[in-house]
Amino acid sequence: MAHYAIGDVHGCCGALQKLLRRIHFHPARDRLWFTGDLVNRGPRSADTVRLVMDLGDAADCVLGNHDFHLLAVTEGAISRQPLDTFDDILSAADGDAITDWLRRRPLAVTNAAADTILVHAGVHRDWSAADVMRHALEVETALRGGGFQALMHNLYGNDPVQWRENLSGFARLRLIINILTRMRYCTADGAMDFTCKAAPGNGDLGVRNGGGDSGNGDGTPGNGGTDNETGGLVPWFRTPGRRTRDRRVVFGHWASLGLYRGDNVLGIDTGYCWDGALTAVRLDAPGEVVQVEA
Ligand SMILES: [Mn+2]
Repeated sequence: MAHYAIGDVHGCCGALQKLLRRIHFHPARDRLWFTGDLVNRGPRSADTVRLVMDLGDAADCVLGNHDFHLLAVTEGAISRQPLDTFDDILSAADGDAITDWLRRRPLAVTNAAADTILVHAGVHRDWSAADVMRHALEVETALRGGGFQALMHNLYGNDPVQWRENLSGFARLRLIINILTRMRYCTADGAMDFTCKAAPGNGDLGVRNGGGDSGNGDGTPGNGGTDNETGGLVPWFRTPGRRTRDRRVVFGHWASLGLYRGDNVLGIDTGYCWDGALTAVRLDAPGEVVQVEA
C-alpha cells in the first residue's frame, strides 16, 4: 500500500493519468488524497471528475474554490465567467451526477492516525485539528441538506475575514469556506487578506527555503523584511501559535508558492495548468515526490 497526495488537477486529466501511471497506482492497493480544484482552467474537467469518481474508496478529494464556483454556476447563483472551462460538465449527459458527487465531497480529511490533515487552502491559526474537522463538517452538512441552494447564493464575498466562534448563519459558513478553500496570507492574528498579490519565493518571505531560516522563527510579520510587498502579512501556516503546528497539513491552491515543505505543512499545487507541474507526494514514506511537467 502506498498513500499519495496529489495537487490541484484543474481539468488536466491527461496529466493525472500520466502521474498515476508514473506512481504505479493501483486502486485495490493504494490510496490517493486530492487537494481539490479538480475542475476549471484546464481542458477536461468532466473526465477528471469521472476518473476520481471511479476510484471510489481508493481516493479522497476535498473541495476547492473552483469546485465551489462550479456548484454555484450550476445552481444559478453566479454566471459562468469568461475564463471558466467547465462547459464539458455543464453540457454532459452525466453532468448532474458529476456536480452531485462534488457537492458531497468533504472540505477536510484526516487519516486514521489523525496526524495528517488534508484541506484545499489552509486552516485557521486558532483551530485545533478537531476544530478543523468540526467546522468542515458544518459546511458539508449544509452542502448536503436543503439549504444548499441558499448557501450557493450566499457563497461569494470576502467578509468576515476573522474567525469568531460566535459567528452564525451564512457569514459563518462563508468564512469557514474561505479559510479552507481560499486563504493564503493572513495577519499575525489570523485575519485573512485577499488583496496581497505578492508571490512568495522572491526572497520576501523566504518560504521556498522550507522555513528553517525564518528570521526569529516566531512568524512575526515582516521578519522577512518586505513589508512593502506583503503589508506585514504572513502565509497562513506561519501565523504564530497555530494550533495545528503539531500535525502535518497537506494543501494545494497556492501555485505561486510551488512545492513547499516546511512549518510542518506540505503545499503541493505546482500549477500544471500554468505551465508548471502536477505533483504527487508520498505521505506514508518520507521524501518521495513524483511530478509530471506541463
Ligand atoms: Mn484553489
